[in-house]
Amino acid sequence: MKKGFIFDLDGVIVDTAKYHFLAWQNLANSLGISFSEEQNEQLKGVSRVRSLEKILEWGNKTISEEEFTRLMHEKNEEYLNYISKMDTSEILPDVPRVLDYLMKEQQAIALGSASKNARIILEKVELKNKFHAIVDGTNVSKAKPDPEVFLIGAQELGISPGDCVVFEDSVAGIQAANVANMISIGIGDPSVLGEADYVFKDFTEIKEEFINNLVSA
Ligand code: B16
Ligand code: MG
Repeated sequence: MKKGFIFDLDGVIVDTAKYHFLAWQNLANSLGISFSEEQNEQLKGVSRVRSLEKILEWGNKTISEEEFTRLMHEKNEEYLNYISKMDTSEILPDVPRVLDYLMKEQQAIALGSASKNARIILEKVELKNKFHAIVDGTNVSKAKPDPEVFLIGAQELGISPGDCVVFEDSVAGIQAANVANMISIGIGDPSVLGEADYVFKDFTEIKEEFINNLVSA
């Protein structure tokens, strides 16, 4: 049976959280706000606008709308600079194996990311042609945990939501998949992603037998 497999990008296919961290830290520090790796964790899966709002809340700062727009632009320019140096070596372990297996089994594959830079990143790591549909931050109006990004992904694949499987590293993303009535697979720490139907440390733990069971379920 044909199922839809929807992949989050940051934290699932590549680890760009480290680049978001460097760029947000630079911005926060320029405003006299300290910014830790723990705080960066809380921005995973969160949109760019909401991320800056949260940093300003943490630092108890208010800025004008113009400055907000300027800072968002500056942060993204720095982030894009890091992204421009990415290559295939940054793909997380065994992601290509799972993508290739799904392709061989003629399953439908989509990307469902909050990032507006998703397409550039997929191009840099040479994975863009592995996806039948790409839904990213430029296509959605509601951020995860709203299920919009995954529901559009299912629609573009022509697969009903109940026949879709989502791979996600953020709590908000797992919640979005669950609300969409999709099978949710957490990639990361089980103590953080407890709401997921299944949790794996990374794709090295996802065997072909497990995928076969999802396909025939
Ligand atoms: P951008 P995902 C998310 O991507 C990131 O996890 C999150 O940290 C970031 O703020 C968001 O994309 C927006 O990214 O600034 O590139 O538009 O995990 O949903 O693939
Ligand atoms: Mg993510």
